[in-house]
Amino acid sequence: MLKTHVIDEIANELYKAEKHRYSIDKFVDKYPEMNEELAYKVQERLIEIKCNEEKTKRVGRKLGLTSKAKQVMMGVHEPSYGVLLESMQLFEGDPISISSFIHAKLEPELAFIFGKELKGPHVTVADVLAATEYIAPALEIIDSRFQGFSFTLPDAVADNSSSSRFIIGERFFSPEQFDLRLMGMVFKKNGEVVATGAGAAVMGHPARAIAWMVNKLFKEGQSVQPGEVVLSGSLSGAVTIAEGDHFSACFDRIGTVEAVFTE
Ligand code: 0L1
Ligand code: MG
Repeated sequence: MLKTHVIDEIANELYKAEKHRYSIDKFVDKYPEMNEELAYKVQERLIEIKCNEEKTKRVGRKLGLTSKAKQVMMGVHEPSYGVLLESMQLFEGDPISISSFIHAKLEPELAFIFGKELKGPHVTVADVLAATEYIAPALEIIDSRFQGFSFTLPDAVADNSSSSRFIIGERFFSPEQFDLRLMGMVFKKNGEVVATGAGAAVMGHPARAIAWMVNKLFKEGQSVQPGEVVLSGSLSGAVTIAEGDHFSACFDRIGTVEAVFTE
């Protein structure tokens, strides 16, 4: 069992690594007792530190490691979730400086904006869709605090699921009119297609990933609140970012979201 001061110590190490942009070794080698449950406690502590230090607040959640391909690649058996803070939100058209990151990558995702509370247990895809007011195209910038993006599931969970920033496209749609499994997506970097995907890449249906998270949150006495945003998990693999890159993710019928990276 990790003692409270160790949870605190790990959360502080992650906070400093992000703030000063250096990468660190994964923790499971040093703390073999760190399992997923303890890792979510570290994540909670990290979020408390960020809210206090950065005078920010929670605005939602994100799913990570939601595709089979990514789970196999990372050797993990289930997805992860993390917290989105107001300070992580960027807006389309804002130039984004790559100097803010350690080794960022970009992921095309669907954003769900909730009109009603979504609370487990036994939440289904239909419950997620019924509580969703809008969906919108989104981009997530991920940036692991671990060297070479090398980690185990508990490490990634502690690190708030590699979250860094997110951008939500400006057009919102009711989810009712779409079969989100079949929603196609084309991801371009500097005008070239770098990946393609569909909603079904996210656990068969993006809302299934959210149902999984909400049922897990229930065990912690937590739920998704009205007004909160949840990022579904990526519809394709993550793509590395370099200075000068321009990205666009174009989703079937709901439009495009773009990001431009500067020095
Ligand atoms: O959003 C994501 O899928 C990232 C989750 C953590 C794993 C990674 O850094 O690739
Ligand atoms: Mg993601």
